Amino acid sequence: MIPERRGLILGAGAALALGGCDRVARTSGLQCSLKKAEQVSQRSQRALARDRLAPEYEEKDISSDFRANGSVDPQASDYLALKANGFRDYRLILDGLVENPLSLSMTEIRARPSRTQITKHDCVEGWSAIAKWKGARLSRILDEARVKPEARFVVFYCFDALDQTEDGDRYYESIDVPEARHEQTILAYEMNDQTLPIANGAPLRLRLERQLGYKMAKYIKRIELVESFDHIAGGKGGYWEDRGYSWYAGI
Ligand SMILES: Nc1nc2c(c(=O)[nH]1)N[C@H]1C(S)=C(S)[C@@H](COP(=O)(O)O)O[C@H]1N2
Ligand SMILES: [Mo]
Repeated sequence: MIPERRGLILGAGAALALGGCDRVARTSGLQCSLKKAEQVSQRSQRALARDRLAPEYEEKDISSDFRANGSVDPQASDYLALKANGFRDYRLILDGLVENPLSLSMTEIRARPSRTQITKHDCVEGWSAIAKWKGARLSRILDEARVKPEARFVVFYCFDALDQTEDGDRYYESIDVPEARHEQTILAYEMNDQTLPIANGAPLRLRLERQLGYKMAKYIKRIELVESFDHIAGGKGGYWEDRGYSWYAGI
């Protein structure tokens, strides 16, 4: 085979193998392999960091002022009805790819294994604050629900629409199953030793201490185990993700 031809065939094969690179990068082999290397190292860093704990603080570090952000007082009628009697009729629905779907009252959730942690919250808008959170360990609740092997993501559907209309897009978020099983991932119902305030997500909000604030869904209505979130809302895995934010918001 003449060398030129060989090079051409190899070149075509390499271009196919590098299918993950974008069109600009594909025009330069070097740029493309750098991009590949970066993706591989990001993946292995995340795998190595799977069990790492976010820093925890002491009582004396708790911020005197922890601001509430995003929705602070949902107006959806289903939420208002539950709020009116102190969330006594609230049920957390957990369904999707599980053997044992759950419907849990706040009393039942409070009776589940819990964790308390003093952690720092970082909002993408540039503020941070430290608070103490107590909540049910999501890993234990997932054990109870018996997650099917094909489930890859945990989706949190919330009561609030940011435009406060009845049919506005409601907040939602998603994380992968290993992140949901992390020791510090809790469904919080207490903040600084008090019942979780409405402004901070009552009756139940996610605490996910190694990612940015927007991942931590407040006002959780339902949790669904899915194989993919392509079919949900804008398909990017979260309210803000559908509007351009990154799905993985590790800090
Ligand atoms: N349901 C819902 N969850 C949400 C939001 C929201 O608007 N609605 N805002 C997010 C953002 S951007 C941040 S920083 C935190 C704010 O939590 P806080 O109100 O306890 O400060 O909640 C996150 N979770
Ligand atoms: Mo935020």
